[in-house]
Amino acid sequence: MSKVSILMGSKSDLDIMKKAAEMLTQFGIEYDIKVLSAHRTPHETIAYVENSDSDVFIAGAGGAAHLPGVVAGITSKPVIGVPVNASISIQGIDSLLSIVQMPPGVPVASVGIDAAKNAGILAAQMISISNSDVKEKVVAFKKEQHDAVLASNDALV
Ligand code: RP5
Repeated sequence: MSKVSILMGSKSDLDIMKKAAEMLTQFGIEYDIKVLSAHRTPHETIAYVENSDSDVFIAGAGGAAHLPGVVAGITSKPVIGVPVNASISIQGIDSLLSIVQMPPGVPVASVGIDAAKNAGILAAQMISISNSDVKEKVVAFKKEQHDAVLASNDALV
């Protein structure tokens, strides 16, 4: 069974990060959700990632947002970073740059600032490559958006 880990640097990130969980639920994907900090609990973060059987990691953090990069340094599985516009953050720009500017050889796929919903969708798309049930749900989700955009034209005039 495919699984995703949703990690966040602080409980204060939960309001944003739960949007990733909502998408995974919608796609029928099992997930584990945890607060683990690259700075405050580095040893526990390493232990968790090393022992995890998840296929994809989503990691969100704000400010000096090192959690996604640290996770990517530990695992060979894909890591999706969510830059959080936290109270300490400079409008999320610091979080975004901390996550995006990874050294060559250690990629993190970043979504936009506070865009945890997209992180959930991207994780589902990764899993859908080898999971036909999830693929069906992702295709249906894309079609819903497509149909909604076209239907919005009917209400223009
Ligand atoms: C980051 O610092 C966390 O991911 C959070 O976004 C930010 C602030 O953390 P708290 O002080 O709210 O725990 O590491």
